[in-house]
Amino acid sequence: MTHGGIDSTNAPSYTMIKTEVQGRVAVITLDRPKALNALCSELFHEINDALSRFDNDAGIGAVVLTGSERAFAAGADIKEMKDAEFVSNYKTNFLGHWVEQISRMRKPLIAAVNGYALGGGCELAMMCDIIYAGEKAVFGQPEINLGTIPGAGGTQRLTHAVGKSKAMEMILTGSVNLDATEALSYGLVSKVFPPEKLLEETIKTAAKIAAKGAVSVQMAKEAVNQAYELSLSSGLHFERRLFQATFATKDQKEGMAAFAEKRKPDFVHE
Ligand code: CO8
Repeated sequence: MTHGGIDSTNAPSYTMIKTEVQGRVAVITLDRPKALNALCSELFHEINDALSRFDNDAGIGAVVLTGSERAFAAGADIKEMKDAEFVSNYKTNFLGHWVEQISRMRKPLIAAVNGYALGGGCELAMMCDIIYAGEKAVFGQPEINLGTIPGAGGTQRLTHAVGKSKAMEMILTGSVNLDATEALSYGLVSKVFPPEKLLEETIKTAAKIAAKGAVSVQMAKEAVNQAYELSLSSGLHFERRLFQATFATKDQKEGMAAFAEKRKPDFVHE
């Protein structure tokens, strides 16, 4: 059966995630309930595989990443990594390749976070482009309690999101967490919903994005992400060039013609 360009008869059989396609939206659900979705190698391998497939599927316009009501993800798998050694970590770029796929993702990725988003789980949510939270979500970076520190962006992305004092407090104590309301007030998440409504509402937003012209969506994502990398003048330059480039797309012609003709645009993602 084909959904949104994916032939589900050829879909890989995952054991730790579930995937589903609704129109132009793909949903990846972490499904390792006994370990509260702790991010072991196999789980990350499956997440990356699914992300890569959806990123390369022209029928998909946005991807939602979610967990269970109890846990988005309770961190990297502590039991799996507890005996790891520096030299092998260094030689194999331990955890590095897990997270590179997500930063290479060109399509919008939206996290729907219910329950625990701790350590690598919080970092995984922060790698996404938008975070929506359920009312019982808990965000934290408890690595210091394990004798280590965040390793997948916690010290950087959390600091950008909540400011230095709160990030330091969370990361240095390992016990100051943010509930959903606090996360909303800091701007770490952009909306909060009752837990049972979270996924449905997140898919609605993903569908709204996926209905826009895919080229301008990807360009807009690229431009926003450059705000974290470039000086203001370089960022403005980058933005202006991409803005000008959108005029080479069919969707810009359609979008502006539809406005002038007082009708809804029919984007073709070209
Ligand atoms: N790793 C492995 N197993 C875990 C993890 C984890 N991070 N979290 C929970 N589990 C397991 C428990 O061991 C338990 O298994 P079992 O039933 O076999 O004993 C099961 O999940 C259920 O957990 P609890 O019984 O502890 O459930 P509670 O409701 O009592 O507590 C907590 C829930 C508070 C979430 C608690 O489980 C906890 O503190 N978990 C650890 C949180 C943590 O420290 N996370 C940070 C890990 S280090 C890290 O993430 C480094 C990031 C590096 C980069 C990652 C790349 C993405």
